[in-house]
Amino acid sequence: MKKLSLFALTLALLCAALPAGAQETISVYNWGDYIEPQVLELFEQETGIEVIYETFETNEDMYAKIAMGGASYDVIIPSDYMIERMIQEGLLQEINWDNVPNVKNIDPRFMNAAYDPQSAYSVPYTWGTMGILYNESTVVETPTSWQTLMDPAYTMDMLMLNSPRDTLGIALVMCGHDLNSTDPADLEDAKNLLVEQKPMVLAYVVDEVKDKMIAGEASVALVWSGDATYCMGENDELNYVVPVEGSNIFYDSICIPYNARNVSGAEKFIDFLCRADIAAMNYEYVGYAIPNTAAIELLGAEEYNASPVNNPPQEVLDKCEVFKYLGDDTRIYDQIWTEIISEF
Ligand code: N2P
Repeated sequence: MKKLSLFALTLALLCAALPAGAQETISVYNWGDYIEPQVLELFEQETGIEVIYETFETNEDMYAKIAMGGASYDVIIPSDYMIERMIQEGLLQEINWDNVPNVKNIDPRFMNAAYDPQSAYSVPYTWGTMGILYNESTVVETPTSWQTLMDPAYTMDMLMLNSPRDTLGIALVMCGHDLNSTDPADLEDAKNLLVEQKPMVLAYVVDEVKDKMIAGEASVALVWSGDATYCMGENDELNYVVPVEGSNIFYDSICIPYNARNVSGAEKFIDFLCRADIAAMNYEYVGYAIPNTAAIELLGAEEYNASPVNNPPQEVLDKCEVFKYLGDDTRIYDQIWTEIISEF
């Protein structure tokens, strides 16, 4: 009896691992509104691999799910500082570049970045800045400074990002501090500023910011540049500025988690995303700046570069800083954020 059940168990486990004639799948965990749905369909048609697709709203949500070990994904797309953290914590695996030939399409300026110095774990997907999306027809004056987000003229007429690192980072800049500061006094300033701002905030949102701004529900919003591009395409009255005090520049890159089940499927998918035609199609839908030189050529470099949102002038870029992973000090950020958001 014991032998038989052991045999049955082994068989069941084998079947679970390699179901006869079963569909090959990959599971992908990405930000909301961050892929052209047709790209997923085309991948499935071309490879026969089914994509199980899930979304997250912030790096922190994604991290929590993976670090808990409860979920296994084959492909994820974190930002710079989170990639740095996940490499340190052993949560990512190295990519076998032999299986991702289309990486040749990625502009070398985006490779070997500080968050992944050997380009061992990540393939650049998109990049952007943070700034203010504003409605030209309802703002009292054209915003140039982050102080706009403290202006009582926009009471219940402004939207903030429900994302701890982004919002606290900008609050630090607004207080004149470094956006990577871990000095408790600086963070206290940032917290106080956000507490003071809170009664003016209509809502803390992430993906919903787009529909709300397009519908004219608020005059100003803290947004990521790609979402600004998307909104400006839908509503002519919207415009975007990276405030003079400087901002965050981010790089979102494709990675394979340590516990991926289908690494070869993941590599095929990553290679597909790096293909010029696919990256170009994806850009047109998603709106975020891309590091893919071949795709930009396909789109028409002149037209692509004409967008000051996705191709900011050098003096703007010079004032932007990447978030760094802050180690244990991340906990102070999380604590402050919980206090701010829970009282809302
Ligand atoms: C897209 C989210 C963009 C991520 N909805 C910004 N790092």
